[in-house]
Amino acid sequence: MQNITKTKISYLIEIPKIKDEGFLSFAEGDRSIPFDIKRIYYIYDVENNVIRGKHAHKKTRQVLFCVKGSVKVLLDNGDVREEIFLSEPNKGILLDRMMWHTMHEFSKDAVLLILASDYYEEKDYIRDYQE
Ligand code: T46
Repeated sequence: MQNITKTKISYLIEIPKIKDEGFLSFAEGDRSIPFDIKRIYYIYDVENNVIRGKHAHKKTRQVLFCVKGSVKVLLDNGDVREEIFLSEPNKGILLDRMMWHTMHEFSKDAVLLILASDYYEEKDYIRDYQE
């Protein structure tokens, strides 16, 4: 797909940005997003010194868009680490299964929007890095 660019250990997904008295971006399951979207959630009003995440998912796949402000996402596949700076509302990062991740340095106005392939289930989380 043309809108997907490989990063070191993941993929950057670019969705349309339509200029029309402001901008409009849209994401579609099984099209620009490489899975059917079952859940969305968003994270906001996070203090700059907070580190969120610190886990991996057994089966859930996700795409993260910072729709306002900026945030850094650290990815770790067990062999390689990569830090991604998200600051453009139409550019998201694929967070594939079994990818350890943290989100940090949220800007004051940051809103992180996440599209997920599965419903929330605590047993899908791996919270122990060694595991
Ligand atoms: C992830 C990163 C990017 C729910 O009840 N339903 C939900 O859909 C979610 C996502 C969370 N929760 C509850 C579970 C916790 O009691 O919300 C609370 C905060 O979740 P957590 O501490 O896991 O938040 P983060 O920011 O560390 O991680 C979140 C997602 O949970 C996680 O799947 O990949 O964002």
